[in-house]
Parts: sequence; structure tokens; C-alpha cells
Amino acid sequence: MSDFKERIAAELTAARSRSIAYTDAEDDLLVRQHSPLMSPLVWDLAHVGNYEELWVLRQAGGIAPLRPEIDDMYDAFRHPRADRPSLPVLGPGEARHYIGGVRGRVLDVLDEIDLHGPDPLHRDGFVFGLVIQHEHQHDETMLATLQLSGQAGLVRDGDLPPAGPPGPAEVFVPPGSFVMGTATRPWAYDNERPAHRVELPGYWIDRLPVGNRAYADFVEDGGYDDPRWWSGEGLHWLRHSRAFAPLFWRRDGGRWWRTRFGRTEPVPMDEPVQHVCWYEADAYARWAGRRLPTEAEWERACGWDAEAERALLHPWGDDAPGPGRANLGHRAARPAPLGAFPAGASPCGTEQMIGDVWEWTGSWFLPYPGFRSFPYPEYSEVFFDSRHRVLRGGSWASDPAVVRTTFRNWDRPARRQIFSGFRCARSARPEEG
Ligand code: AVJ
Ligand code: FE
Repeated sequence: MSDFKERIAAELTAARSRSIAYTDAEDDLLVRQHSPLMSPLVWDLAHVGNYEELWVLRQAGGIAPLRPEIDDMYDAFRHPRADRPSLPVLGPGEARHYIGGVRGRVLDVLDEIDLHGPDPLHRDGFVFGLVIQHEHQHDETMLATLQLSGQAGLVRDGDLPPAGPPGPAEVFVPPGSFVMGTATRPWAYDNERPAHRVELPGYWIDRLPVGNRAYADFVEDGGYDDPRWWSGEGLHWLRHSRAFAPLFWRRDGGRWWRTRFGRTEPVPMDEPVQHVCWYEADAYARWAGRRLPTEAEWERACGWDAEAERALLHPWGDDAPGPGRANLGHRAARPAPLGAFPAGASPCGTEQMIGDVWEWTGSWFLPYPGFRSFPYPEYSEVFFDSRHRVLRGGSWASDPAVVRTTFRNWDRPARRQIFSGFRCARSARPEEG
């Protein structure tokens, strides 16, 4: 096999090891639904294999269906998450057997396929990038499910660097244009294309994500009881959810505690806040006299090298993320302390844009000008409905394969079981908001 094919095979194996590790549990944990927001873990597991069968074996490889009768059950669009427990899905043992069988054939297809051929699914290994990124995204979803379940054993003793020295609270980004999205990254999704110029007025953006200390100040200042800070929809959410702090926080004995994978610990005040929904991020920003950055402001600050007039793959350049630059890949099952990665700074001086927590932006998930759905409209296009907000940057649970300056994630504004935080921004000319 060529070096490139070897690399693809290694990435496939890495994603699969994660899925296997997260489902290495008693059957009961795997088949139960821990929250109506999430699928049973055993559904995610077989869905990942079914997706791989559909795209690599059938579409790219021209191989006849292995188990056509199960396709319907694993079609995310036919069955919303809340209904998945009632499906006669494959049991844990059957699911492992099925995905293993698919994977064996996938490696055969990889061996035979011409990665330089004219088929856009084959070219540059796109279809393999598609299933590798898909599996890692489901692995992150499975971690969110495991956190909701209270399952222990997922906290890792990975080393994270300590909090960084004090620095400026915000950085100034001068007015100008930059190139948003990508034309050339072969494994980028359709929603990251095409590359296009965007003109931005000057703005200030936080150097770091909002931390637990600052967020606790908002809570203790009565932020959740003061309608001034909340949007109309945000107030509606607040009354319905009866939220009083980030998800998994609890007040006891005059201090804040959080529960993380079954372990209760004092909230570490020097970490980025996580498990907040868009409404909470938006309310905090208003309380702080700021706003959320737009998606374009976020990407400009993260990845634009103004001097070189060039978009970078990562804030620090095009090198892969190393342990000194970002907290990715489930190193320790938590965000790293604020300022832990000065070597991961972007050209304009923002830090921790990649990894730690997904960052809510003020933007709806919408197509870029000239968008073309590829390879199927249900990946991105059906979510361009002005009901999903964009998140950027990846979290501690994201794999480097799904993290780049142009990568777009999205979710409903009420969701907070995901590893979500935010940073704030403000316009240089206050009349612009
Ligand atoms: C991009 C994370 C919102 O999980 O719904 C998984 C990724 N798409 N299977 C999701 C995805 C199809 C998607 N997000
Ligand atoms: Fe999926």
C-alpha cells in the first residue's frame, strides 16, 4: 500500500479504537437511552458501520449490500434520536460483528481503489475522510451520552499544561478582508466550501474562552434571574429548562461543584466554561456588555495570516496539533486551564481556539455563497434552516481529524450536553453593536 493509503488505514483504525473503547461496557449501558436527546450507544455503534457500508462499500466500491434490511433503522433522518430505543436495532454483539465485517471489506476497497481517479468520491481519498470524520464525530457524541449517563472510568490522567501567565483580555482585529472557507483542503466538508472573500470592520475578540470564574460571577450576580440579559427565546428556554447554572453544576456548602463522568469535584475556576447552551452564552455576553463573535469574525481571528495574506490550517500554521498547542483527542476528559497553550496562539494573538471547548458563535448555520451539496444533502444542506447555530474550534473530545480553522459544527441553540463554551467580542465602533 502507498504511504497515503497506509495513513488512511491508520486513521480508520484510530477512529475504530475509540468507538470500541467507548462501547466496552455492559450490554445494559449500551442499549439504554440515557437521555431523549441522545441515541442508545449501540445505535451509534452500528450506525457508524452502516454509514461506512453505504459510502465506502456500496457507493465507492460498488459492492452489493451486506444487510439491506437494517438500513432504515440506522438512517438518522427516518428516526429521530428520541425514537431510536424502540427500534429493533442490532444488539451489542451483533453490532460489533456487523461493523467488523464492514471494516474488513473497507480495507479491501482501500487496497484496490485509485485515489487519483476522476470520481470525486475516490479522489484524494474523500470517501475515507468522510467516514473517518463521521466516526470521530459519533465518538464525541457517545462521550456526551456517557457523561449524561454518569458512567465512570472515562476521566483520563492525561497531562495538561497549567494555566498561562496573565495577558491581555482581548485582541484587536483591524478592518479588512480575509478568505473564509476552503477551496483546496481535500477532506473538507461541502459546508466549508467554496472559499470566498469576506470584508469585516474592526473588532475586539477575547484572547481566551470565557472561564468558569467569570461565568460564576454572572450566575452569582443573579444573571439567571434577570430578564435584561436574555433574548426572548432565551427567556422561554430559561423558564422551561429551569436552568440556574451550566449543565452538571451544583451548589453545595457555599461553593460550586460539577460532576464529570461520575466524579464530583469543585468547579475549577481557571478552566473554560463548558456545557452552556447558545442562550446562556448570549445572555452572559449581554451581561458583560459584549456579544458573541460572528462566525466570520471567529474564523478570521483563528486562521488568517494577514501578513502572508493566507488562511492557515490551524491557528499556529499548517503543522498538525501537538500536545503543546491544543487539548484534543480526549487527553484528560476536560478543558485545559486558561492560557495553557501560548504556543497555539493565532497570528492575531487569540489562544485556545482549537480544542478545549466548542465555541458558540452568533451566526446561524447557513450556506456560503456558491454552496453545492456533496456528496448528499442530508449532511449539511437540510440544516440550513435558521434553527441551528454555528460552533467552532473543536473540544477536548474532538479528534485532530475533525479540527481545522474552517470546520463548522452546528446545533440547536438549546443544546448543552455537548462540550460547548464560548468567547465574547465587540465591534470597534460601538454603534455597530
Ligand atoms: C456536525 C456534529 C452536527 O452529529 O449531527 C454525524 C455530524 N452527521 N452523522 C451530527 C454527523 C451525520 C453532525 N454534527
Ligand atoms: Fe451519523
